[in-house]
Amino acid sequence: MTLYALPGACSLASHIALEWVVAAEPAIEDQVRVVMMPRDTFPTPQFRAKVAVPTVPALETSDGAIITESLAVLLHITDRFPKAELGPRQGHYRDELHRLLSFMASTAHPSFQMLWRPERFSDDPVAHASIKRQAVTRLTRVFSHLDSALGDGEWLLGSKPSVADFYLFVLGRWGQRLDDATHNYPNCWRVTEALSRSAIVHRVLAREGITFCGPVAGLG
Ligand SMILES: N[C@@H](CCC(=O)N[C@@H](CS)C(=O)NCC(=O)O)C(=O)O
Repeated sequence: MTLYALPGACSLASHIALEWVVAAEPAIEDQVRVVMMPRDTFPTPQFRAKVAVPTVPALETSDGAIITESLAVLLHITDRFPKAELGPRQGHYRDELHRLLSFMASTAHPSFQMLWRPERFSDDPVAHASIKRQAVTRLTRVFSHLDSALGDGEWLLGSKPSVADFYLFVLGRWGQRLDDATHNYPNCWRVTEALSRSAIVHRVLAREGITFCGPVAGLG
């Protein structure tokens, strides 16, 4: 299986998930590959030819299928490698896993895009300031919601880290650059910081050529 990723992008959550899997099952290390692509040449013609919607994360399975969209990629990794225990398989917490991943991918992620890539929402530069203002309001709601979803729980889905926490880590890392920064949301910050201390996450950040705090340019 091959994961295609951009440094510090939302694909970081899937990258952490795969590294978590390898830590739980070292024997499968040879079956897992991560291709880090440079941002300045993205998407290359080869990537466009392989991936119909050329975004990351993109996961190529061992039978050659391509999966895009963070929600689909993270759930595929979770279900394909149950020993790593990256998410519940059924019951209320499984529904919560779907809900939280959907919320992060379809509400939180576009809010960051509105703030940092307003030109994708309007080709009128005059509109960009207003789009950014809306983004700031949306991001406050996003982090408030995630903070209450966590409450004083250790992780989003109880006592074990799941792929939902890995996505929260990506948002929490990006959120350090907001005026209303992630550390203003104590529960989100607790999980973000806890993952930033993990040796697995250190390995992933090093492979992506980034740190917990930077770089400051781009969605990553
Ligand atoms: N809805 C998609 C969004 C994917 C997405 O926009 N990924 C960004 C990185 S955070 C990307 O590929 N950006 C490159 C580009 O749009 O050119 C998902 O949840 O995976």
